[in-house]
Amino acid sequence: MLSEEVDYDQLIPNNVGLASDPKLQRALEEWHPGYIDWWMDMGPDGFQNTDVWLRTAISVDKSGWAKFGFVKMPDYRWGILLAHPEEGRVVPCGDHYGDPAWQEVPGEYRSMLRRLIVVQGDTEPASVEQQRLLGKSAPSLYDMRNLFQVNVEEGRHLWAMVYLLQRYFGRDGREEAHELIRRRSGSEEAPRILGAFNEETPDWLSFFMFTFFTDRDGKMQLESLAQSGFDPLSRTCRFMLAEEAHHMFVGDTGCGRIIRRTAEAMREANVEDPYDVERVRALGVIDLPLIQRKMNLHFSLTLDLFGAEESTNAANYYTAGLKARYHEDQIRDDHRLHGATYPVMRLVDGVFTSEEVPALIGLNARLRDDFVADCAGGVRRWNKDIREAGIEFELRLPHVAFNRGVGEFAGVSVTPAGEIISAEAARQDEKSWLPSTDDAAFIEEFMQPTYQIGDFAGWIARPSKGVLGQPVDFEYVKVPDA
Ligand code: BYC
Ligand code: FE
Ligand code: FE
Repeated sequence: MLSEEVDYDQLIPNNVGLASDPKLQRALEEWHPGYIDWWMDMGPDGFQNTDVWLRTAISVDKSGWAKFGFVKMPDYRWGILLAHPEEGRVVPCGDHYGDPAWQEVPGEYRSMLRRLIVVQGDTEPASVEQQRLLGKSAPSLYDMRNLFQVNVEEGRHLWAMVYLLQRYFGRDGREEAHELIRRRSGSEEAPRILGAFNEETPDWLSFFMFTFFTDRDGKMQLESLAQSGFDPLSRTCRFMLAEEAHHMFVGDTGCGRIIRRTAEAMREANVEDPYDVERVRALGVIDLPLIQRKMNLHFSLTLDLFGAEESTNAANYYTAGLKARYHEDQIRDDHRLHGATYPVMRLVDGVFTSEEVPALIGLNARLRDDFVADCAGGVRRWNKDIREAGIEFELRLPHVAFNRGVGEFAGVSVTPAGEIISAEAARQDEKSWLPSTDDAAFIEEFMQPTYQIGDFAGWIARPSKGVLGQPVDFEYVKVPDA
């Protein structure tokens, strides 16, 4: 069999020629039961035996790479799929710029590369763990199906990283693969590696904010790794990005539908004041200030995922040719960055000041800036809906220094508007900037599941269309005894 075709006869569908590598196949088959145990324990709670209308990746061709059908999630075919090789691909940046891309791990960079793959791999199951209770409060079968689709694909992304670890890193790769299903989001004893992946995703507003902001960090990081000089990582990430587009869609349209519904309900009831929270909530919709608070939280948590603004790790990854810039192949410069600078925002004598730093050191800041620009489009569209409903309110991304735990602004008290204040003042006003326990109690009471075919909870607008030509009123999830 050509290794390019996807082999579906095997336990682990793949286009990497697994059948001709018995040792690797055995290693992955040994890992498989532990993965399934993890999925049963930590995957979507309560719906493991339920038929869900899911897409499964069956090819890596741009046209028609997925098939759709009813699947019980534990039976999902999590496969290993790499994008087609690009002929003549070269290392895109750093000291080895222009050399042929590596097909095996360059020995001198082994531990750096393993670290990148492990960090990437760790986020994937973490997000499934964070979202495992959400099926129980789904606003519709359509949304529930999208949640589960995202979940199974994050599971596949874990497989993608585990393949690289097991195929290219021998015994320590196997150990890391095991650790990836041992750590748990929020655990004291074995937490997930990156901060945001130990936070809760307690409700659907958070879920949509998470898929909008945090999955978008995923997109930015995968784009950077898709440019890696280590070709198997590049090909893996390129295919993951095809799936990731749907996660962006879920977050963008999910937030958008909530905001639109609120704006419509306010207009219909002639409620003009967005801060008249009681009246707005009495309409059965979510007030815009609460949406803003959730946005402040998820945006700031996600910014921490870019690491410190100035990072020698980032410089080393780049110089080694392992992780490049966003759209490296479209940037016109020397791709080595010796002597180049990049403007990074710093706090100098209590004032936010843009300072030129060596471009290599500022790579995390640069990717974060690209991320912020990428977020702005969605927010603009949401605000358009608010404006068109005649409501005076504008959602705003908070200042990048707001609520930060990593980097230049960690521990500095800053308002969402970017004013530096005392820690005491920040504590007092926190309730108006970040979701509070009262907000959580309101949402928990408010978000009751809607499992009737074609019904949507009152706080979210219907989508404009269903999934892949199916009507919105389709039984996307066959919820037992609904
Ligand atoms: N929490 O030099 P620094 C996704 C550590 S999301 C805890 O500034 P560096 C997805 C850092 O590891 C994308 N620790 O950082 C989304 C380092 O530790 P060591 C995931 C943190 O290395 C939704 C130390 O602090 N992929 O796919 O330049 C659903 C010094 O840091 C944090 C990747 O992130 C933090 N927030 O950059 C599902 C790509 N930040 O090494 C999935 C791979 C930093 O000194 N990872 N630290 O022990 C990377 O490229 C880099 O590891 C990071 C950090 C960008 C994350
Ligand atoms: Fe992912
Ligand atoms: Fe994702």
